[in-house]
Amino acid sequence: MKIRRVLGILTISCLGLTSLVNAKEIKLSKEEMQKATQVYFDRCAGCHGMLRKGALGPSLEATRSKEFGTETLKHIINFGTPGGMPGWGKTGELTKEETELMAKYIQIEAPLPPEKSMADMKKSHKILIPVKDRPKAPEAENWKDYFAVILRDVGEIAIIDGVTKKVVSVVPSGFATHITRTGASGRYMYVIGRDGKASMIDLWMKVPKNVAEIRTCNDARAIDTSKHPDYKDKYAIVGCYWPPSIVTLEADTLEPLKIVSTASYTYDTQEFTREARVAAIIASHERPEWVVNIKETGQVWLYDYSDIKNPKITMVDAERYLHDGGWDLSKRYFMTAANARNIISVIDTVKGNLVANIPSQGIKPHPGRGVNVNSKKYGPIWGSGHIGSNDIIFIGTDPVNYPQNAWKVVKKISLPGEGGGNLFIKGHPNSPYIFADRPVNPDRKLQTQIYVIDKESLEVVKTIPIPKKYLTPAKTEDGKEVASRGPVHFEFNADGSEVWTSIWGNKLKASPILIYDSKTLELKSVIDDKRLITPTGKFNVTNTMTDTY
Ligand code: DHE
Repeated sequence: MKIRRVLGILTISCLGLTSLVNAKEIKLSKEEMQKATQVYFDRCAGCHGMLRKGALGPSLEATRSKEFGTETLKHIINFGTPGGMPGWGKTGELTKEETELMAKYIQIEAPLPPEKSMADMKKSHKILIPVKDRPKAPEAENWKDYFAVILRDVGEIAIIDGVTKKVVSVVPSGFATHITRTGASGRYMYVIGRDGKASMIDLWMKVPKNVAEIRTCNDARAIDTSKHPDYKDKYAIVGCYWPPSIVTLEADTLEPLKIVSTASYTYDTQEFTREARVAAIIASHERPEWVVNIKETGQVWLYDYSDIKNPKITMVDAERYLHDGGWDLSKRYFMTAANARNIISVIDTVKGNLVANIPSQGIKPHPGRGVNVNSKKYGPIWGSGHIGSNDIIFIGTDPVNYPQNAWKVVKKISLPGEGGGNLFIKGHPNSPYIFADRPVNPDRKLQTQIYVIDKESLEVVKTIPIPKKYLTPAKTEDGKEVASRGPVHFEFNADGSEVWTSIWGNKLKASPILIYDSKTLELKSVIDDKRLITPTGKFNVTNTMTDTY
C-alpha cells in the first residue's frame, strides 16, 4: 500500500521519536510507523478516534490493546466483529502483513496529531475558476436532477445526469471522499474528503468542474451550507474530526472566515475532551443556524451564523456519542443518534432545547438522515436502522396533533435474519416504500439484499437480492478473489419515481449503480461505467437542497 502523507509532515516526523520510546515489548521501524499511522487514519480513526479513546468503536488505547495481545487483535482486524467492526483482512482491504502491523501498532501509544491554524488553511486555498468567469446561467438542462456519487477509494465525485443516466463528469476531490451537500439554490455541490479538503463543483457548467478548494483540517466528515432565505448561498461550514473544530467559509469561493474549536467538556461528567469531534451538521431552513453534533461531549450546538465573525452558540445537552441524524417532517426537530448509548436525541431548534432522549430499542442506531413518513395510523413519524442489531424503529414526531405518539417508538420491526449491519434507510414522499441496506452484516446473503418496507403497514414486504452478475469478485495481482460488499446507501431522483443504490465494491474494479422503480420495484436501469470505482454515497441535487428523505 502506498503511503500518503495526509496527516502532514509534523506527525510523520515526530512518530519515530515518541512512539518508539513508549513501546516496551513491541518495536516498529520508522517506516512501519509511518505506514501504520496512515492505515490507522484511513481505516480506524473514524470509529476509534485519532487519540484512540473510542466512539462508534471501542477505545484502542495502548494499555487496553495490550490486554488483548497481538494474536487476538490480528483475528479481530482480519475477521471483524458482529458489532459492526469490518473484517479488513477478509474484505481484502488489508494484507496479512498490514493486519499484523496494525495489531502491533495499536499496542503502542497514539502519536499526537498536528494542529492547524488559519494561516495553514489559507495556504491551501485555491479559487480555480473566479466567480466572474463562471456561467451566468445553467448550461445543462437537467442539473437539478444530477446525482453526485462518491467514488470513495479514488477520492473522486461522479456527476451523473438523473434523466439520461450518463456520467457527465468525474471530478477530483479529497482523500477517501466522504459526503457532498448542496447550497440552498443547488448550483454548487460541496464536497468533503476525510483529509479535510473541501471543494465545490459548479453544476451550471456543461461539464461540471471544481471551482474552489481548501484544506480545512486533517480529518473531517461533514459539510453544509447556509439555507436560511436571507443567507442563501452565502456561507459553507465544515465539521472537523481533527483538529476538532468548526470552520466557516464563503460559499462562492471557500475563503475561510472563522475557526471555532470544539474541544470542550462532556455534557454529563464534565470531563475535558480534547478530541470532541464534529459529526453531523444540518442547516435550518427557518433560522440562520446550523445544527452541529459534537460527538464525544454529547452536545448539539446551535450555531447562529447571522454575525459570522461573532457567532452565537447555544449548547444543548443531549447524549453521547452523537453521530448522524436528520430533520423530522416539519424540519423543526433534529433527530439524531447517540450511538454509544443507543439513544435517539430530539432537539427542538425553535426553542433551542432537548425534547427527549429516546431509547432506540436496538444496538448502535445509524440513521444517516433517517426517513420521514406521514403515517395514516401514527401521524408524522421518523425512522432509523441500527448497525449492531436488525431493528428498524419509527418515532412519532408531532406533539400537537398526535401527542400520544410524540417522542415514543411507535413501531419496531426486524429485518429478516440474524445481526444488524444496516447503515442507511431512505424514503421520498412520492414513493410508497422505504429502502434499507445491510452492507456490514457478516452473512453474505443478508449483506447483498435490499430491504423494502411498506410505508403504510411499516412492515418489510420484500427483499430484493442483487443479481449475482453485479457482485462478481475482483482479483488482486496475486490472483486472490475479493468480494464486493453489496448495496450501500439509497437516493431518489428528484420526482421520487426511482431509487438508486450502488454496489460497494473495492478499488480493483468498477462497480455498478442499480436503479429501481420506486413503485413497481423493478430493476429499471444499471449504470455500468469503468470510472465508477467504489461508488458509495449518492446525493441528488433537488433532494439534498430541500432535505427530502
Ligand atoms: Fe459516514 C454520513 C461519519 C464511515 C458513508 N458519516 C456521515 C455523518 C458522519 C459520518 C458524522 C453525518 C454527516 C452529516 O450529515 O453532516 N462515517 C463516519 C465515520 O466516522 C465512519 C463511521 C468511519 C470513518 O472512518 O469515516 C463513517 N460513512 C462511512 C463509510 O464507510 C461509508 C459507508 C462509505 C463512504 O463512502 O465513506 C459512509 N456517511 C456516509 C454517507 C453519509 C454519511 C453516504 C450521508 C448519508 C446521507 O444520506 O445523508
